[in-house]
Amino acid sequence: MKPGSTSLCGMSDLSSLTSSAYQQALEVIASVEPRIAEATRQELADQRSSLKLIASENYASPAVLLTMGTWFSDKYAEGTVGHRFYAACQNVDTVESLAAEHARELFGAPYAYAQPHSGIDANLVAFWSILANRVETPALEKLGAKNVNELTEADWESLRAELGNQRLLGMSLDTGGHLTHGFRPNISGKMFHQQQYGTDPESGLLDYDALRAKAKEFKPLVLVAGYSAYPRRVNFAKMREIADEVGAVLMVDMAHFAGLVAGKVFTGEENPVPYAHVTTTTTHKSLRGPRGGLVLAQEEFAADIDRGCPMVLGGPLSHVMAAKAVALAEARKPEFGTYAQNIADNAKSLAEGFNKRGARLVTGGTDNHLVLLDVTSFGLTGRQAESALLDAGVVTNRNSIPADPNGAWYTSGIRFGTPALTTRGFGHDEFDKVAELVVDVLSNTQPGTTRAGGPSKASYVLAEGVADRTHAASAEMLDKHPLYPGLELT
Ligand code: DSN
Repeated sequence: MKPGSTSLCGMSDLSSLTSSAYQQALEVIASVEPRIAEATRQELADQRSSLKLIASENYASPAVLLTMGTWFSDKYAEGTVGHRFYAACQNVDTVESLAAEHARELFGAPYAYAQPHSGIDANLVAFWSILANRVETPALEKLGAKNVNELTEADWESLRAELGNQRLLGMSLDTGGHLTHGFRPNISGKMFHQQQYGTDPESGLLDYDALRAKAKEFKPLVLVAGYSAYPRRVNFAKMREIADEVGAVLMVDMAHFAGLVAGKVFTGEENPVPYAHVTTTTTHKSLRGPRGGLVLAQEEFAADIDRGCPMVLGGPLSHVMAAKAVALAEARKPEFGTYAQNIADNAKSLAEGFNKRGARLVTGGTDNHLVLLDVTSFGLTGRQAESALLDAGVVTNRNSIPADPNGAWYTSGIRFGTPALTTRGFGHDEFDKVAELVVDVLSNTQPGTTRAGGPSKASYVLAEGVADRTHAASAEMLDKHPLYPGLELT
């Protein structure tokens, strides 16, 4: 795939006009705080010259980036379209309506909410709307009250008793779930009485029968599906079946794979949107938009989700909602489907590259956008492996593996994702080469020792010359697939 190929959706053919827009913007910034202008230039240089393999990152198009740098940032617009707590929101209404319209059309969702500032915020709005819809509203009806202001202290007592029963069942962090899926120290583990489901200890795959049995026993109000570090697809029809059997609301967090849903790589039972009551996502991962969140839902949740701001969220970031609209418009183009398919194909190439070199992968491979490498086979912790790879210009993040012996801080895994380098135009051969480089770095890294000479989970020794040869081999590939080609800053 060439940098100019159509699957890159607006990433190619940067005009000299765009270059000069960035150049001038940086000069304006430098006139006030030159160190910020310098850090901004340096960030571009660093991103251009490294192998970005963090599964949750990508490169947004210049159109998306430019949309964020405007005076929409200066406007308050609490409330929602046509129902604001501030005056003069007519243009924000245009922006928010367009973002929601693109999201509904792209994902085939009855309702979309474009305000969440992040994926965690989107999940909080989703939880809040589920509690309002399934706990508070029925409780109000039972108490004969129209709204919460009519409740007495005694009513609140009984409502709290009902809320005390709210249960959430989500995927555990070590098997690939997210912190907000009921991880005990997270707010989701405190606002809900939580239990976690995991994966089969042998295969590493989701075990739907075990999950069903757990759901039947626990009877959750919310069943959360979706993942941050599970390298396989999920059958959302089965998830909905389980939720229905126990009377739970099915909430799916598709933050990681929204781009694969948008690009129609995940269709049928692998597409969560028709099956979930509420679906949440970020907009900046495989979806390749600005940093932010989005909630999609069935109509019955719409009124409660619309109250997300100001009941859960601070004022919407209108400049980011505008950029979401632009990114979603890009994702509705046929080229985005090609891009999404390339993400999945490239993940397979990366996994095959690791497998043929004898590295151990959680679940043995991938069928989405990420690969989870168990680095204990190299005698390393995730922390040591992440640091050694970074020295060699390979940007990844350490991640727990199921039943991780090193816990969530040091970890035993490295998570790799293909969305970003696929945006740059990397294909099969390059991802095979990436696997070769990673195996070379890790095979040449030894665990270090603490200052006192004992075993360390953090320090490491990378053999001399390995970082240099990795940088050189990466540069060859990166030069062939430049980031923001045509963007020259002097
Ligand atoms: N930061 C996201 C990720 O890396 O998966 C989760 O919050």
